[in-house]
Amino acid sequence: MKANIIAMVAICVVVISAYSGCTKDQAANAPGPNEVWIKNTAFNPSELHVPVNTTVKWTNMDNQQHTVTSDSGIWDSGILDVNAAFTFQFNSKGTFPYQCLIHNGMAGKVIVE
Ligand SMILES: [Cu+2]
Repeated sequence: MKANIIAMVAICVVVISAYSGCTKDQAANAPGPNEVWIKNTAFNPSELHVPVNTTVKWTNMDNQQHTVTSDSGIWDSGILDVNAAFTFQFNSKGTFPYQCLIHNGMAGKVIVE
């Protein structure tokens, strides 16, 4: 009887820790549908598709500063410090390329449909 209780408690602990571990990993590994993560000197995803009137959020999850700057000057985040975020609402359809002004070749685009 005592052994059964110990076994049940052990199983519960394993199940609970596996479950919370899973949830935590999901939260930490993927940006949301209207989000871009800046990590490893790259925009992730580098191409984001959103419906019109969506507010997109970029978060600097890297260990250095970046910018999120529209190629055609529609928006410019300015310098984004580590852990800083920037948002912009896209009110018209189209393809909106952007880049980081600090790192040559670091680029992405938002496609508003
Ligand atoms: Cu950068």
